[in-house]
Amino acid sequence: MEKNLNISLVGVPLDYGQSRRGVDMGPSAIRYAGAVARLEAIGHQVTDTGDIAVPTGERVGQDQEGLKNLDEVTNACTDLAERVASLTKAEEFPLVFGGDHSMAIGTLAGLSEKYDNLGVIWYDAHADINTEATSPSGNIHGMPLAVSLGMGHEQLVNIYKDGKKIKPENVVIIGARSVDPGERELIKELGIKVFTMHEIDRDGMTSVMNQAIEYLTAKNIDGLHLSLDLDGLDPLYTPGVGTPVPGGISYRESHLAMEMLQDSGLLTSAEFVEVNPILDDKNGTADVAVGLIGSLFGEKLL
Ligand code: 6HN
Ligand code: MN
Ligand code: MN
Ligand code: MN
Repeated sequence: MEKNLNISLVGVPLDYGQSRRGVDMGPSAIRYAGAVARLEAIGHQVTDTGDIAVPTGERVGQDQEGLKNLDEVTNACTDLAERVASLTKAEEFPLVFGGDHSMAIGTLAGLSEKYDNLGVIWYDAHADINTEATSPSGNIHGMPLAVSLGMGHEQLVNIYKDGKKIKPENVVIIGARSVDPGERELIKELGIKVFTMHEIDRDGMTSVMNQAIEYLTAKNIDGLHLSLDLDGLDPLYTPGVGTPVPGGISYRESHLAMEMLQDSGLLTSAEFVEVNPILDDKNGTADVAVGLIGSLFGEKLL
C-alpha cells in the first residue's frame, strides 16, 4: 500500500433496525477478531473512537406508522452522522462497524457533509431500498438506501440534514439475490446500477468490479463509500447474519472485490454491518469481516 491512512473506527451497537437480537454485539465481535492489529500491521494509523450510545436492556422501542423502533434508529443514526461528519472534517478515514444496516442512514448522512457527489457500493444480498409502504417487515435495516435517496418516512429522510444524501446514479449494488417487488420497481424507476448474482456468475467478479469502478469513475464522484453487509457473502462463509440468503458471493470473490477496490484508490470510507455473534459459529463471520478489511486496506500476500 502506497498510502498510509489515518483510520478512525466507530462502533454502532444497533439492533433496533430489525428483529433478531445480538447484532448489537457486532462491533465487539469485529474488534475481538483483531481489526485494529490487522490495520496497523499494514501501516495505517488507527484510532478507535468507541461506540455510539444505543439504549440497552429489554427492548423499549415502539412501532410507528409501519416502522419498527423508529425513534431508537433515528437517535442512533443522528449521533452516528455527527461522529462521521466530525471525522471527515478532521481528515480521518471513517471505518464503521455494525450493527444492523439501518445505521447506514447515519453514515451516509454524516458523509454528505463533505461529499456532494459521493459514490456508494452496496455489497449485499438485499437491495435495502424499501420504504414503509413497500416493506414486508417494517424493519428499517431494509430501508437505508431508499432513505438516503430521499424516500421514506420524513423523520428518517431528514436525519442530520433535510432531504436526500446521495444520488441514485452514484449507487452500485453488488450481490443482490433477494429483492422485494416494491424494491424492484424503485430500482427500475431510479435506474440504479445492480450487479446481481446472475452477473457475478456470468461475467465473473473481475469483470463486475471493473465495470462498477468504471461506472462510478465516469460519474466524477468526489468520494467512494463501501457499505458491506456480511450477508452479501454466501452463508457458508458468514453464517452470523440475521437474514442469510443462499447462493451468495464466495470468500475468494469477496477478497478479490476488496483488493480491486484498494487498487482503484477511490475509497474514502467504509462500513461492515450485520455481524451477529449470537447466530455465528465461533466468531467466524467477524473473522471474515476482518480478513476482508485486510484486503480492502492493502494487505498483500507477498
Ligand atoms: N439487510 N428485504 C427484506 C426487508 O425486510 O425489507 C430484508 C432486508 C434485509 C436488510 O440485510 O440489511
Ligand atoms: Mn442484507
Ligand atoms: Mn443490508
Ligand atoms: Mn488476490
